[in-house]
Amino acid sequence: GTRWYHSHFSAQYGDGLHRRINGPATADYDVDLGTYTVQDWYYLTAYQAAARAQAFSISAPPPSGDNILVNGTNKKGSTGEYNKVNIKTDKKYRLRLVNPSIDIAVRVSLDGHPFTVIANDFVPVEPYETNYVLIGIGQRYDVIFTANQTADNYWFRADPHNPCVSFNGGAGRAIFSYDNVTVADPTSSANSDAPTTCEDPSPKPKIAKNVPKDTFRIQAQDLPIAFDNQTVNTNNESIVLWTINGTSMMIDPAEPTLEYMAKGKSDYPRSYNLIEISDSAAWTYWVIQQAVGAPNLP
Ligand SMILES: [Cu+2]
Repeated sequence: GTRWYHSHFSAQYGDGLHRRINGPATADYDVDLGTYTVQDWYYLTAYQAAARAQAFSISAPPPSGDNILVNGTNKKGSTGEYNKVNIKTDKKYRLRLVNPSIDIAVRVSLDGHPFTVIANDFVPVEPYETNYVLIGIGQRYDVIFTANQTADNYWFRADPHNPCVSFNGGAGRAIFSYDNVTVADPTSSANSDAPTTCEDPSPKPKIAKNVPKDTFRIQAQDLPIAFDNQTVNTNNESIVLWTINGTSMMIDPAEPTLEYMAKGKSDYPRSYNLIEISDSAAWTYWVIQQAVGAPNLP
C-alpha cells in the first residue's frame, strides 16, 4: 500500500505540501511508476479558496476547483502540459494512486487497460480487476496494469465523481504512450463500467485481522459527536464554519496538542477539540454513523 502525510495547518496541503510513504504489494509487477496523484487545483491559493468557501452561503456547497492535476500537471484549454508516461509492451506497471484533493472524490481509469488493485490505502488486498477506481479524499489505491494493447497513445483519466457531490471546472488527463510511438493527444475511448454510485468496494485483506465479535459487542459504547455547519457573525463578517462538538479546530502551531500532553497539561483550549479515550495502550474501534437529517458530509 501507500501512505501519505501532509501539513495540517489550515488548508496548506491544498497548495501541495504532502509526501508519500511506500508499503507492500500482493502481486508481481515489472516497474513501479511510484506515487501518482490526482488532485483538485484552484487558481487561488488554498488559503484564498478556504476564505472564499467560508464566505459562501451555508446552503451552497463550497465553490468548485478550476482543474484536476495528474501527477502535478494538466492542460486547460491550450495552456499547460499533460503528464506523459512511457510504457513498454508486455511490461506490468504499478501505480500508487493518491487523491490529496481538498474537495473532490476522483474517478480514475486508463483507457483500454484495466487495473488490478493490490492495496487499498495501507492494506494489502487479494488482487481484483476493475476498469475504474473511485478515490475519496485521502484514499490510496495501488494498482497494476499490463501494457498489452496496440502500441499507441492512451488517455489516463481523472474526473470529479458527481455522485459523491464532487464537481470541478476541469478534467484530469495524462498521456500513456507505448515505446516507439510519437507522443500525441490520444484518440482512445473511455473504459466501460464507470461507477455510478458513491461507494467503496469491499476488497478482501490479504492478512485478515478480525475484531472478536463477542467481546466487541460487550464493550461497545456510544460516543456522541455533533457535526454541524453554522453561520458565525464576527468582525462585521458572516462566515460559514464546519464544527465538531460546537467548535472548529484551531491549533496554535507554537503549542500543538502533543506538546500539551508532554507538559502534562490538561487545560486544552476548546478549539483544540480533544476527545478523550479512557484506555491507554488499547485498540479503540470507531463505528461512525451519521444521524438522519445531519448535514451532508462529503
Ligand atoms: Cu489530514
